[in-house]
Parts: sequence; C-alpha cells; structure tokens
Amino acid sequence: MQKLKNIQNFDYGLEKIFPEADDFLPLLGTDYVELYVGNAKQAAVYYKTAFGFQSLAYAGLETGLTDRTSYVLVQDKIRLVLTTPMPNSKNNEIFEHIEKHGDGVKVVALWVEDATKAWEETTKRGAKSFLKPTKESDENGEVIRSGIHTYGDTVHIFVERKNYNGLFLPKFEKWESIYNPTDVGLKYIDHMVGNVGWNEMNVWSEFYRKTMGFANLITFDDKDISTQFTALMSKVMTNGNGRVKFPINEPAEGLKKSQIEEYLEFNNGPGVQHIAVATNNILETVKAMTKRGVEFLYVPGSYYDTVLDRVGEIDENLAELKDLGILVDRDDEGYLLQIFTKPVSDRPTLFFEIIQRKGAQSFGKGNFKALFESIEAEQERRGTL
Ligand code: TYF
Ligand code: FE
Repeated sequence: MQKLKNIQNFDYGLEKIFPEADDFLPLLGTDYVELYVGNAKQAAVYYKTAFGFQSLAYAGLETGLTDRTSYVLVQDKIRLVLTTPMPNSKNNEIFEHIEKHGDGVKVVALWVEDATKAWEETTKRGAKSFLKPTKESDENGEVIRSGIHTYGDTVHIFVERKNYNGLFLPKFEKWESIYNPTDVGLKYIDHMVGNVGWNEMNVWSEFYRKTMGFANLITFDDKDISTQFTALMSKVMTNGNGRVKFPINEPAEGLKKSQIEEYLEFNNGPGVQHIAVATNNILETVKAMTKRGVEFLYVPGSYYDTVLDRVGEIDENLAELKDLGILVDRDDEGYLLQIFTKPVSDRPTLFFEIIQRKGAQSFGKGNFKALFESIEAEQERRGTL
C-alpha cells in the first residue's frame, strides 16, 4: 500500500500523495455530514451528550426557514448537521428518506475551492446532478454549493466557502444553548464507508474513479473478510491528497446472512454504514463515551491473549484496552487502535468507528475476523443472522 506519511486533517493542502488519482476535483477535506432524522431536536441532545459535540448553528422557524429544521454540531474539524422535515415542506424528499431508511446520512459534503467547477467536472464525467451550483449570501459573505448523487439516496454536496466567514452557512444563526457538555476528543473524519448491493462494489468504486478522480487504495476480498459464517468484500477509494477516503462494501456469499445484507434490508438499500472519527487518545475518548451512554461492540477476552504476538510492543496498557474492548492492528508504517459502536438508531444500520492512528494508515485488517464475529453475535441476538 502507498505511503501516507503525515496525513492529518489539520493542515489542509492540495499536495498529491496518490499519483494515480486525477486532479480535476481538488478536495480540501470533509465539510459536513448531514443526517435526516425524525426528531432533530432530540438527536442533537444525543450527539452532544453521548458523542461530545458542541452547539454551533440553527435554522428553523425562528430564522425564517419553514420547510425543515436543522441543528449544526461541531467537535474540532467535524461538523454534523441534523435535519428534520416540517409539515409545510413542498419537497417530500426528507420525509421519504426517513420513511425509507430511518435516521441516517443523506449528505457527505466535501470542501472545495470551486463548487461550480466541481459540479461541471463531475457531471460531465457522468455523475447525476443533485443540486446545480447555487449561491447563498448573508452579511458574512457568500457560499456556493453544488451536488451530485452517489450510491442509494446518498449525495455529495460541494461547498465553496472561501468568500464566507460566517458560522456555518447563510440562513443559519448561532445556536446558543445552556447545555454544553464537554467534548470527548474527537478530531476529524478519517473515512466514511458505504454499503452497496450485490456485485455493485465495482460499479461504485469505478464511479469514484471516473467521476471524482479517486484511486483505489486497498481491496479486501471475501477471503480477507470472512468468518466461518459470513463474508463481504471492500474496496477503499481515496482522493489525491488522501484526506477523503471512502471504503465501499458489498455482501459476499456465506453460510449465513452477512452484516451487509442485514444493513441493506433494514436500510432499504445502499447507504452510509459507518463514520470513522479520529482521536489522539482513544482510551480517554472511549472511557468518556462509555460513561455517557454509547454502546460499543466487544470482542471475546481471548482476543487479548494473543494480540501482542500479532502487533508487538505498544504504548498502551493491555488491561485497559481489554477493559474497554479496543482493538489493535499493525502495518509496515505503525499501528492503529479502533473500536466500533453498536448501531446508533433502532435499525441495525449506521454506526461509528473511533480510531487512533499511530503511524498505520490501513484499516485494521488483522481485526476483521474478531470484529465480524462480534457483529455476528449481535445479529444472532437480533435474529437476523
Ligand atoms: O472501514 C473499514 O474498512 C474498517 C473495517 O462492515 C470494517 O473499519 C469493514 C467493514 C465493516 C466494518 C468494519
Ligand atoms: Fe472503518
């Protein structure tokens, strides 16, 4: 795999790290992630309490927006937008999204220098338009946004904010709240994973290559990702500077129903499966999140009997990692620590990954088997295996 040294989403730049990626869509990073939810007001309290997000901005009836309500949350470089439809919505897209998918990710917004060019370059290569380049302005300047469709009902919105110095976007006001729980040390979005249908992994990885200029960073076939019972395949796509990474999963044949098939059933089709967020101190982050009510997947304690034989020496205390259920993996550049939440809504669909990279730029291949067995145990409890 390519060397990805010094990639941190802290000092944005456009230097190219993957020579095989194309330059026609320079991305500065992830701009925001928008979830369509049944009750944005309550979801906002959950993400503040459990995930340590802070109140940033609001748009709704009080700000003159009548067809939807949105709460914007922030934690370091991560911006989360929670949107719910209002009854006089002329556009039923939000209602339909929630009815079909439950609460979940609608928009993966990408920060660009030129949203008009981003739209032109991607649509001329075959991407289907979601939003033509649109300018919005207020006393803080102007933002141009445009958008394209990707897998399922998910979309990418390109955000150009170089002439804007407001809090979030025009029409949003500062959201002042007296409830301000502290953050839990989440820093930036490391990657966002899409689940697509049978035999569609190559369709969508080609989409990212052709219409967005991404390159294939790694491929995991069903031998890399299988247990005794289930299997899946995955291709990790990256943009040229490595700031935006999208693994794409598809189900593979196994004796039992894989987690990807379960997702596709409960989500009524493809969509975002997990959002991986980075921390500089996974022990503290996971301790805080556990205390605040986030449920994590646990692997059997026997995982920790052999983990050091596999990954060698690490800085962390093994008993502490075991206590919290944090997984470890190593590649030729270093190691990584990761843990996965249980699904964050009632459907077994969207979940989060917490990841701390200590040199390693891979995805935890050495943990796949233990992780997927642990997911199977959850499927068993749900009766969906
Ligand atoms: O993003 C990844 O590739 C890792 C591993 O259903 C992973 O987080 C892959 C597939 C999956 C859950 C986790
Ligand atoms: Fe991941």
